Amino acid sequence: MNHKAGFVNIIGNPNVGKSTLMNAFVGEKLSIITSKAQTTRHRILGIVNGDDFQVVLSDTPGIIKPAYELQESMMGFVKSAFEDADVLIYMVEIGEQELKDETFFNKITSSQIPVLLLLNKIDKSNQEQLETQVQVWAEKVPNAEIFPISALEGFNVKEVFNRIIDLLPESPAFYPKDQLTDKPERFFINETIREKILLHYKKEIPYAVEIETEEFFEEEEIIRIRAVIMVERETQKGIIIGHKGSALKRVGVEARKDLEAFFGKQIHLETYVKVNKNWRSNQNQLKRFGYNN
Ligand SMILES: Nc1nc2c(ncn2[C@@H]2O[C@H](COP(=O)(O)OP(=O)(O)OP(=O)(O)O)[C@@H](O)[C@H]2O)c(=O)[nH]1
Ligand SMILES: [Mg+2]
Repeated sequence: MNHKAGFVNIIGNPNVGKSTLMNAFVGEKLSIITSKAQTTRHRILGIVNGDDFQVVLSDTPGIIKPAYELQESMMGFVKSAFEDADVLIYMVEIGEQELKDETFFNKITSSQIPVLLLLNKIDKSNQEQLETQVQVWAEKVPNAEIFPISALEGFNVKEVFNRIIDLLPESPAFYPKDQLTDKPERFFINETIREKILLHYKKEIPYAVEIETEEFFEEEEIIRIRAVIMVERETQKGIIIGHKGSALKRVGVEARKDLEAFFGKQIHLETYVKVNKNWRSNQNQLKRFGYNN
């Protein structure tokens, strides 16, 4: 039996549904999802294994014009996703007009590898709008195959997956067949906590936060975790903690519930907040948090 395998890298503007699609393919919540832009900060692999195939998906940060070092590094992940793709997925959403970065856009339209343009969130549109949008994108990216999808509702997701399998080269697997991702457990803990911060805090706060899991002890019945929530300034620390600690408590309770579902085990989660001055612009700190690429 011939075995197929390859890298399928998902790129697009912020908030279009890239992470939702990857999770739908993998069937696990590997990437966090929120309605805020820049939810994803890393390149996260999601691996789908079958007897005769291995699809190595990459979820990437939404494309933006970087304003500080962290965002530069995020765009470095996007750049890397162009370099090793066997199939490129360019995701756009209904109503969207263009990719904000011309250099990246040109890379897509001049791509030598197959491009699948996924027009997402069609559950929010009608037939007429859909047809117009398909036409617009067919003109803008003539080298792409277009699939209207709803990553959220699973519409056309299976069809896209079958097309990916068609396009993959013959190759042995790149990763062990029981592996789902390239990221360690601690990464998912950090991300789960960061998702709650994105959900519950406004404006600049979530963007100034980084999480680090300092302790992870797995016992027979329970996993004990201690994580630090880092902010850039003293004023942000007070906001994260909230009145009598109520805001931080909510983050902890909600993250613990998700982590119990993720690990299938009881979790004890301790969180505290620390100022790590201007970490977003500090190369050493960024390297420590895995943003070097
Ligand atoms: N109606 C609808 N909403 C969707 C669909 N797919 C994703 N969403 C929503 O769009 C928002 C963004 O989804 P994400 O998957 O986090 O988007 P992303 O492209 O990964 O965003 P960044 O990581 O910030 O670049 C969330 O609120 C999702 O629930 C869809 O097919 N239909
Ligand atoms: Mg994302």
